[in-house]
Amino acid sequence: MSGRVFPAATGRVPPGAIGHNRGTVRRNYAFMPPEGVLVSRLPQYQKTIARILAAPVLGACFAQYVLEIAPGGGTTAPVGEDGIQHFFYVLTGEVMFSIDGAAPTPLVVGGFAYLPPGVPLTLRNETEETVRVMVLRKRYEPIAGRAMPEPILSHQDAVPMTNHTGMEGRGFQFLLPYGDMRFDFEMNLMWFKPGVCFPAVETHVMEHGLYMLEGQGLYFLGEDWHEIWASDFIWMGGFCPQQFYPTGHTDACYLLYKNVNRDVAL
Ligand code: UGY
Ligand code: MN
Repeated sequence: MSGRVFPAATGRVPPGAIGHNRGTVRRNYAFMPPEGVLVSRLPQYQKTIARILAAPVLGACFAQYVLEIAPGGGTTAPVGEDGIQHFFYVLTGEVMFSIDGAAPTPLVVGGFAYLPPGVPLTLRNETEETVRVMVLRKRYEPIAGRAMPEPILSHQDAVPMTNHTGMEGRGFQFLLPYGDMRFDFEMNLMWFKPGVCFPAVETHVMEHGLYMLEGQGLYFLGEDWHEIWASDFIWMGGFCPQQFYPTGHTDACYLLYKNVNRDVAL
């Protein structure tokens, strides 16, 4: 029907917006720039928007979100799920974390929390600014006769920068205890000087959720290169050929999820 009146609004679609997309979704990888990732709201959080980046519907065996928590927002009740581990990483601002009823601890950018299955966590934004927190959820794969990991509340500044590759211009921060078989995943900060790429294209059974934190570069996925910069997300399924080639003038860093330490389920 013509003549219908819509609410007054001044925004306009910019030139080039129609059908142009840096993102792509393939059978075993997805490249996702943030502008296309729409808002979800989740019952366990209030005054909070979730941008869901990885989920089983994509092909991923885990779930990964960015939460945008407005002032006064956070968990409605302690969050904890039987069988499911949680990992939180503060992207911007300051957030109060309380694990299993302990006194709330402020975590700033680079702060992180690991929760074993069933351990409850409370998250609050008591500041005047919206804060952004990365969340990862993964079903725990227990080992018979072994204890589960303990909760962790820490900051990346407390984690040593290592380099097991011997390649110049590389740095690794393993946020969870490296090689500890109780853990079934890693969350690693991968640092690169401009121009320092991996020595070879990797193709491995492990899956990744990659969130770009700093810098820029070109990411090789499957058979194609994608230009990547801060706030872009990549899901890489098992055996997705992959390589990073950092460009620009500053160090590049991404936060990388990787499932490890378990045999292949048959
Ligand atoms: O450890 C890794 O699998 C890592 N080198 N992969 C990646 O950064 N895409
Ligand atoms: Mn890899």
